Amino acid sequence: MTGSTPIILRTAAGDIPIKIAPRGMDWVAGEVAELVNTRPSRVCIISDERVALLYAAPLTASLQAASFETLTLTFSPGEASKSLRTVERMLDQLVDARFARDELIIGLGGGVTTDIAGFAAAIYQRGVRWIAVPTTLMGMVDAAIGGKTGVDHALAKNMIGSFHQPAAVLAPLAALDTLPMREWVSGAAEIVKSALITGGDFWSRLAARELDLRKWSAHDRHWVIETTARAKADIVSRDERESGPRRVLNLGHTFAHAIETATNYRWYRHGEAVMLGLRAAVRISNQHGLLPDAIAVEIDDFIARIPVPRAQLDAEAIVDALTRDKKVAAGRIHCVLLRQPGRAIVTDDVPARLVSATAEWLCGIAAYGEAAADEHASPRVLVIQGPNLNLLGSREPAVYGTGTLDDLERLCVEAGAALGLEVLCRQSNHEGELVALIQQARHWADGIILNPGGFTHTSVAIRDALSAVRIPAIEVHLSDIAQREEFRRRSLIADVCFRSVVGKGGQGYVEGLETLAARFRNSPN
Ligand code: CA2
Repeated sequence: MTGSTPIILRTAAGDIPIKIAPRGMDWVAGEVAELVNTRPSRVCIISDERVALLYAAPLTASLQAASFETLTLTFSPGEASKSLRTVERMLDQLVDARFARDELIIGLGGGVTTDIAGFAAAIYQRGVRWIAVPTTLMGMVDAAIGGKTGVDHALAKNMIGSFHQPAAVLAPLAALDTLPMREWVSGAAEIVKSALITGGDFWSRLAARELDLRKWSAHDRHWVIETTARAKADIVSRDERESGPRRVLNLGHTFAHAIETATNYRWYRHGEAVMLGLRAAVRISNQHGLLPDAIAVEIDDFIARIPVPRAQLDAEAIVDALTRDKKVAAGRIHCVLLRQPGRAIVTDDVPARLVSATAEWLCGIAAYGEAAADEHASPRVLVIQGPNLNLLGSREPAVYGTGTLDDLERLCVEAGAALGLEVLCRQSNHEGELVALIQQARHWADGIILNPGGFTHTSVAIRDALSAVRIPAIEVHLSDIAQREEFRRRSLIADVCFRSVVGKGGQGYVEGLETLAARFRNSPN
């Protein structure tokens, strides 16, 4: 079922391939190398710090293996970064790096990232090529497709932007392995929306299932992501600039934006608000006499089973936000409504009292939602190795043992799994990169294990980073530094770590993980 016909987005700028594969960053790098016919020497990866921590290293390594030079620009995760200030900082760094017009930008991450990276690409030197590499479900099925790029204005969302199509959209499905629980729900909202707009087989196959995509087989997940991406590409191909048919893609979004505004964009993920917005659109469609009762009930029952966090919403604030939305023309609210799955219409003919009654109804639903779901089940530990530890196993076995860095990292991942921890391992020979890794840990890790190698004895910057992030950290050394040369006896990080384990080789890392696991058990938050 998957991979049948390639997905092509037809635009004024040419045909854009949308490729989805059950692969990771090595696949992305291979596709980039194949896709760009005038080969840029440099590729600039734009990503948030969380995604950079998880995927910038493997993507960079694969791109470099395909003989590209790379640079990586990062920003703090979250909607608050979607600002002109962030883009300006990116542009400063591009100018500083003398990034040229014929080079390539990759937007690696979720919707916020592809919006920012695409917008930076749109305005830098009046436009450079870019490729969208979505790593979230929402990005793969919706945000990365369609060429809308931009940032928020302090007074209004998505107010500043441009249409700038990427040269390709490459969706590596392996990136979903690290997706937090609420991001699955959020992305699923755009899938439900798309199935309602498309109707037919797409809707009936989806409606027959439980919508927890984490429990689906890899094959079925691939199918639903591909089907949703194709549906979006088909609609955008017919109306790239949203003058007509593309507007149906706003199904559920009128109320979703109002709910997000009424909650200051702080409570719900975008897709969670879309789930509520879809229920509002279905209710209005039904009460307005468009959608028959039986179908409305079937759709609402289906959406109601998807867990959205409980909230105290204010109906008046929602109505207020609705009447100030971009989609309001002359006081009339533009709504996308349904006659049946597969038949969406855009109308401004919804009576004000139906809008208010629906806002009240939504408040009732939201009050009985789920408790905000946990972001992740197992505590996460970042294991960071400093300079020269990549040489392990090759020399000085009497001091550092015979195992390689790969062996040591495997030991950490396996020991971590046995302790119920998720472990991610990173190594760098550069002080600044180690500082960046420690800073990035804020957005992902619950604990850090750090062997800063030779920097242990010299780096004030690494010490400062560790004390700034306030994540419990354990210092580990393979050798017993207290018994070695004078200059190794002093550690600048020991007193900003809550424990040091030295002289136990690889086993020291396991001990460090055990100590962190015990700490997480005693104080889960
Ligand atoms: O004992 C440790 O874990 C150290 O952090 C290792 C650092 C050293 O500078 C610290 O003083 C103590 C160096 C790691 C060098 O690793 C090599 C591995 C193979 C061959 C040569 C060096």
